Order: sequence, then C-alpha cells, then structure tokens
Amino acid sequence: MVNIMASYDLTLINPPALIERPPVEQSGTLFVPEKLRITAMNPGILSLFTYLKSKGFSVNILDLSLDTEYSSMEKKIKNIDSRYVGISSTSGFDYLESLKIAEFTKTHTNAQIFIGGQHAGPLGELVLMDSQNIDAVIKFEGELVLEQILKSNTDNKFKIPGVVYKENNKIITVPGKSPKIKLNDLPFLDYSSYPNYLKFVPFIEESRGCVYGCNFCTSNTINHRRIDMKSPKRFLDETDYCVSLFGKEKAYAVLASTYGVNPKFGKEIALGMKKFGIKWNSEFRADSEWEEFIYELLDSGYEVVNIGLESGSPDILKLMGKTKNPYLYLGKMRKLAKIVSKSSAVMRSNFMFYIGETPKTIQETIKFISQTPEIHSVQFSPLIVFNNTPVFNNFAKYREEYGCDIINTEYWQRRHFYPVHPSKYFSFDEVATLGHVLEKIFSKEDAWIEAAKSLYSQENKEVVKKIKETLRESRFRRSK
Ligand code: B12
Ligand code: SF4
Repeated sequence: MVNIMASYDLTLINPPALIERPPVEQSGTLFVPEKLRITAMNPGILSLFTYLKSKGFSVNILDLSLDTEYSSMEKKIKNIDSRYVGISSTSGFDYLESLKIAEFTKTHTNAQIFIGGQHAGPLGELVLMDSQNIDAVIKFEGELVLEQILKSNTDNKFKIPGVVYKENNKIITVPGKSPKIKLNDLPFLDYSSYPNYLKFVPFIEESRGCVYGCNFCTSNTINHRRIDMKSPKRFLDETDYCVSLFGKEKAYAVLASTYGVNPKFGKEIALGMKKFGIKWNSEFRADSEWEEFIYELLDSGYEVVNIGLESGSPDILKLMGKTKNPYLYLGKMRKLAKIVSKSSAVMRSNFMFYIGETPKTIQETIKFISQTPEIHSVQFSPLIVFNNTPVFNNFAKYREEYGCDIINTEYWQRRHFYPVHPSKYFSFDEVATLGHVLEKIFSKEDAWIEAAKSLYSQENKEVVKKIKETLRESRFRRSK
C-alpha cells in the first residue's frame, strides 16, 4: 500500500560501492581502491529526477555514495518520507549495498521500493529472488516508466513492458522493452538539485546506448543495442547552462559509449565546445570515424583521448567481438596515437586480459604498446563477466576450448558478476599482477593521473594523491 500522505512522491538513492570488500586485491576494472572513494554524481538518477520534476512530481535525491558504514546510511534512510524509493545500482560493486538500502527502507518507511540501473536492471528476476524488500525492477531506461508508475493509481502500475514485479509472491516479468525517451526531449539536467553538486565532475550526456555488440559488455542489454544522440545544438545549449553553474575551472566529462557516432555531430560539437574555453573529455572507439572530427576535438579543450582498445592481439580482438577487421582496427589506433601525440592531450588506452589469452596473444599486446610509444597511459583490467552477456551465456563452451574459469565464490555470486581466470595459461591473479606492472612500465605518471582522475572530483588534492599512489605503489602484499 502506497503512503499517500508522504512529503515526496519519490526519493532516488545513489548507493556507495564496496562497503563489503572483495576477497581479492584491487585491479583494473576492480580499480576501486580502498583508499579512494568514488566521488562522482549519478547521472542516471539526475536524469530521472530532472524529467520527473518537469512533469510535476516532487522528487528528491539521497546520495549515499560517500558513506562508509551501513549504520550511517540507516540513519539517513530513517528520515525518508516518500511514496516511493528508487535505488540505482550502476555496477556489481554497489549491488549488495543497494540491497541493504532496500532492507533499511522497508524496515523504517512505508515506501514502495524499486531498483534500476546498468547492473540491477539487466539482472531482472534475480533481484527479486535476492531481496524480499524490493517491489519492482526496472530493466531498461527509467524516465518514461517511472512517470507511468508515479501517475498510476491502480494496482496494475507495474504492468509496463520491461518491468519485473511480484504478485501474490510470484515473480512476473512483463515482456517487451520499456519505452525509450528521446534525449532531445529531456530538459537540461537539473544539476543544482543534486546534493553538493559543485563537489562533483560535471557530466553531460552526448548520447545514450551503443550499437556495437562486444561480447563482454552490458551496454547492449540495457539500451537494447540502440543509440540515441542529442543534436549538437541541444548538447551545446545544455553545456552552456552547465558551464554557467560549474564555471570554467572544472574539467567536464561528456558521457557517451562512443563519442561522435555521427561524425558530423562530433565535429559540430567539438567546434562549439572550443567557445566555452573549458577542459573536457569523453571516450570513443579506435575504429570510429574520428578522422572527421579529431583536429577540431584536439583544438577544443579536449584533454584525454580515452580509447577502449582492449587488446593488441588480432585473435583476441575477434574473440571479443570487438571488430571483424583487427588489422584495420589496430592500424587506426596507431594513426590516432600519432595525431594525438602532436597535441597537448593525453592518449590513454584501456586493455583487458580476455578469455583465451596465450603467451603469444599477450606478447602481441605488449609488442603493440611498445611499438606505439605515442600512447601515454595504459590501463589494464582482467575480464569481469557480467550476467547475461554473450560471454556469460557461452562460458561453458569457452571453458572447454580455452581452459578459462570464473571465480565462482559466494561473494561474487551474491554480486552477480565474476572475475575470470582467462585461460589454461593464466590465472586471474597472474594477469592482475601483470596488468599493474604493465601500467607502471608503459604509463607516464602525469598522463596516467590525468586520465585516471577524469571522472572523479579533481580539485580535491587528497583524491589526486591517492590516485598517484595507486599507480606507483606496489599493490600486492609483499612476502615477508
Ligand atoms: C558515468 C559512468 C560512471 C560514473 C558514474 C556512475 C553512476 N553511479 O552512474 C563513475 C565514474 C562513478 C562510474 C564508476 C564505475 N563504473 Co561506470 N559507467 C559510467 C558510464 C560511462 C555512463 C553511465 C551513465 O551515466 N549514463 C547516462 C545515464 C543517464 O544512464 P544510466 O546510468 O544507464 O541510467 C538510466 C538507466 O540505467 C536507469 N536507471 C539508473 N538508475 C536507476 C534507478 C531507478 C530506480 C530506475 C527505475 C532506473 C534507473 O534509468 C536511467 C535513465 O534512463 C557507463 C557506460 C555507458 N556508456 O553507459 C559506465 C558503466 C555503467 N560503469 C561500469 C563500471 C564497471 C563502473 C566501475 C566498476 C568502474 C570502476 N572500475 O571503478 C565503477 C563502479 C561504480 C559503482 N557505483 O559501483 C559498467 C557497469 C557494468 C556492470 N553491469 O556492472 C558500465 C556499463 C561500463 C561498461 N560497459 O563496462 N561509472
Ligand atoms: S565495449 Fe564499448 S563499443 Fe563495445 S559494446 Fe560496450 S560500449 Fe559498445
């Protein structure tokens, strides 16, 4: 039963990550060092907040991302006075913490509780099996679905495509995909309503979703392998507004799975960004049509060229589903790095140790990096397998073929994602160590730090110091 006397229609909660620490050392995509809290706003929540507020609903945001203990979170949750509570689980690292938030909310309030986000959404039914406290899971994008739920006065409010809910203790998944909002129709993000907004890196969305289908990635599950882009005018007007709030000293992060999928838009945006006189960054693929906008980009305040290259091995790139033409792909990366090295921007490339790695494939990656000295900063991650991705669904076949394995302990089962021993040749621990070593060898310190801090709060000297230590310190315990 919904509490109709509540002060708010909805409270949206951003959970902290990793209050329950993993039993492995930090590494690559497990790069959430104990010393470094994730100091970033949750743009998904902000988008939902902005849209629902524009439709006349009373909504507030509770950001618990900097809490380090369940007890302090519980105290804050006790004060919630809303009809509904929505929790955003971005990654497996905040999933257990999100379930705990649901538990506290159920104990202390009368709100109905739902959950969404890039991790919890695709888990669907599993979330309702994990938690008795959650009433519904929103599998895909949330704006239009939440609007429908908040508007509804009937018991049927969860019967919307892409929603999973409980009825008489039975879990029901409404088939189909929920409606997707057009980014051009969204109002400008209401940044100043985000708690302590000036503490965070300003995020501006360029596009949402991805049309590529890399086998390890979840982007195509939540956005159903579609992409929606803002028009350059809409994007630049929003940036103008954002700069009026955050000022010119901040570096801005432009959110896109791959920037400039429409290269004409990519060029127009780059030309427009120059006029703001700010620093900014984003990500794009090595094989996108960056030739169409790269010079304008490098002349626009763009400070970190961030490429998810993933491997220097043609065989591994094919196995990942990253590209069908690895030679073209790697050739474009070399060309890009050469161009970037003539500018003041940092050239960062991210790598992954994937299923099927052999001594030869790792040698190919190392060779690629050493023959491309224009890359200033490398980051290595062992593969983490997310639920329902092609690599997850085909794992039995891969195990037989390559001798890979998932680390299937209770901790990872509860979070629903798994670190991987990549092949019969290499264990998780070996590639995690190797990744750290390669980062140290092939990254220039300043460039690595510049790249690592681009999504986190930058003016905080403590954060920068901790990022620095993450590169330079030995991250694994030393033998006595
Ligand atoms: C910005 C970003 C961040 C930011 C902000 C994270 C945040 N809290 O949102 C920062 C830098 C903090 C971050 C950190 C991490 N991230 Co990140 N991040 C992204 C990125 C690039 C963009 C996401 C985004 O904001 N999009 C725009 C918003 C509007 O979309 P959205 O978040 O999907 O929100 C919509 C829906 O999901 C839904 N929704 C979201 N919340 C809720 C809540 C409710 C109640 C409802 C109903 C709906 C709903 O509605 C929203 C609007 O439609 C994505 C990749 C991508 N291109 O999407 C990766 C991504 C989400 N991150 C990822 C990862 C792995 C991480 C890290 C582990 C990285 C690391 N090694 O440190 C950490 C973990 C953070 C954590 N809290 O656990 C993975 C998640 C994979 C997974 N399934 O687990 C992604 C998908 C990248 C990838 N392909 O690997 N990340
Ligand atoms: S890894 Fe990047 S390019 Fe590949 S599907 Fe995911 S977001 Fe798209």
